[in-house]
Amino acid sequence: MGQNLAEKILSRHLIEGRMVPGEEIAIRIDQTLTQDATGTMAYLQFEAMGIDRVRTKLSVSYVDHNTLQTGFENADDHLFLQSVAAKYGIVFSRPGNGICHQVHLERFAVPGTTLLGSDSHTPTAGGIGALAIGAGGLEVAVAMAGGPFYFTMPEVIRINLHGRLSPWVSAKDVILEVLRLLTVKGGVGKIIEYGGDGVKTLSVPERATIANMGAELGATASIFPSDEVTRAFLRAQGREEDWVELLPDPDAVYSQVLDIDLGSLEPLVAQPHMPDRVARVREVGPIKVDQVAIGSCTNSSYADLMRVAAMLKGRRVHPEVSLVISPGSRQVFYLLAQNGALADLIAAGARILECACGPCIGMGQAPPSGGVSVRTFNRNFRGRSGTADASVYLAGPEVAAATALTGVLTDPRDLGMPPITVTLPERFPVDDGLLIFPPPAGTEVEIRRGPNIKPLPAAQPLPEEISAPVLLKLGDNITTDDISPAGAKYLPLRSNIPALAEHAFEGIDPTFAGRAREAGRGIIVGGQNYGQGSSREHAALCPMYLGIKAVIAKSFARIHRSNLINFGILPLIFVREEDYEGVEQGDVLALDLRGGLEAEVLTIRNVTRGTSFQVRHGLSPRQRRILLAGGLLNYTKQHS
Ligand code: MIC
Ligand code: SF4
Repeated sequence: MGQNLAEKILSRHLIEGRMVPGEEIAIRIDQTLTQDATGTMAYLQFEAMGIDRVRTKLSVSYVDHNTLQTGFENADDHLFLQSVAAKYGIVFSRPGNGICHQVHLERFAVPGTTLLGSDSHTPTAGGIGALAIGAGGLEVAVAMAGGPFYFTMPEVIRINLHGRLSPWVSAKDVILEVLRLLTVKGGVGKIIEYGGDGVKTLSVPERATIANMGAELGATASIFPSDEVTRAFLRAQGREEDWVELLPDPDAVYSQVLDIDLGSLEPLVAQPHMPDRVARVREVGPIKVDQVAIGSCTNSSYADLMRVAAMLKGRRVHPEVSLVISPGSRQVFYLLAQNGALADLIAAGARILECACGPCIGMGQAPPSGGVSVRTFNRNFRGRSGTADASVYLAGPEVAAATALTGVLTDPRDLGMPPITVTLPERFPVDDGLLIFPPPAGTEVEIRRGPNIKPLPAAQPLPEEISAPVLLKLGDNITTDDISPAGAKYLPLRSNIPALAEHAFEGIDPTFAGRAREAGRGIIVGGQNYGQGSSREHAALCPMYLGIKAVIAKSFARIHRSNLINFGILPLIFVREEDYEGVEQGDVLALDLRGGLEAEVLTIRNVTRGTSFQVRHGLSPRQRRILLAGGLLNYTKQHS
């Protein structure tokens, strides 16, 4: 039986387990990436493992999330990251060099290899044919130390793309269509493989846009074949030697096959407050817009911004719209400056931001109260923009540019402009001047540790009995932004868990941290897809610090569930979903763990109501040992 793309890469990297969907497997990791907002924790954990140098083929530490440096905190973190990189053999990408996923695609990602990154959009590199997965920082630290990455073998589904996109319809519309079809939990436990004759019409950055938002589907990874288009992109980046052809076998098997006719797609938009609330732009209509933001790891490539520049050339941004643009990388920025497109953007009235995540993670550019923002980003969760009552719509660059010109949500086809074609340069201007390559092994390097870098809080081994109140009962699709918010106010605290924990669940219930501290221990109850969104471990670390012992939900998002286990919090699933209704905030729940976690199904007593219900843990034997050891760091130290 033939192999699909994912099986080809996985089988070449398999260390343990069988590639049967639902079973735990372990793979060898070739490359890792971290970014500053998750990296500080990851490297503190790496240091605690006592290894003298990374054991991967390549590890890169990017600074792209918190580049504002509103106080000493992030400047401290950046110096820490730079010195750690030098000491342990890691490439350091300086602030200003660009967004990790865009830069990694340009400079480092290699078809057929495995990449693990402490950021949920790491699968962007699937656009070049890498099997790229997002994970918590601790798992990335283990991979840097040479350890395998464990995860549940996903099902592999195939999406066949047919034909070619019509003018004014872009790669963003393809992934928005997939989100409409599959929803934000439709990709959980799945790898999404793209194929079909339409693939060859998409450039590598366009494929990357599609792979990027596989994270919003909850997918483990998304992957495209590596073909002649991939080769041309690598050649243009001066690294054709990294190219290998990678195609699925003709008789490869998939658990599900979907077909999308590219030619029939129209400009789409994801409406507030979920990336899967997708509708046609024309259907939503000309709502008034206050802000347009173009950039993020989804849509900030050269071609994206060239199309925007061509649309804005000789025109003016609507007087009631603030248009901000953040190029994805210094390479993109430089090209725009060199060919004059930057001047067109400036002349039109665009505000040019640094090459970084910027407004995507709430680092500035919060919309006005009750404002409407159209963004080329990937997440529109409530409050993520920094304004609790703002409405954020996600769209492609053409819709965003058209909207910036008219001041209302606009289908670019309605502007009557001639179609724009952008061809990628034969050679990109390659300048790795903002990458710092590590000195040879053995070079003396002093780690710079400012006062904002607090020691890691230690996870506790699982107790014999949990008896604790339900401190919060939540609905479906709770995001890690809900659990541990990001943005200019909070990101400076990423390496200071005691301070950050005070803000846990702040947007949902500002009394949470205080109540948790008072109770000393607690349980959280959630609905479907609990913990969707980012890979931030802080969404597990802060609750752990506040004494949360277990989360009981209808289902979990993959990365967050692993983070809970890695920090000693028990993730439990209602056996009967109806039992969710029988638990209320304030109820005291009791769980006897004296039998360890051998039994698949555990009984929880609701002491307050005198009832009981059953939960499953679904833990692999290894995950049980991690929880019993008091988290992955303790477990790794015991086993190395
Ligand atoms: C995000 O888009 O939410 C982030 C910020 O990139 C996160 C990582 C983080 O919280 O630092 C992610 O997607 O993993
Ligand atoms: Fe940065 Fe936004 Fe991409 Fe996260 S989603 S890596 S914050 S650009």
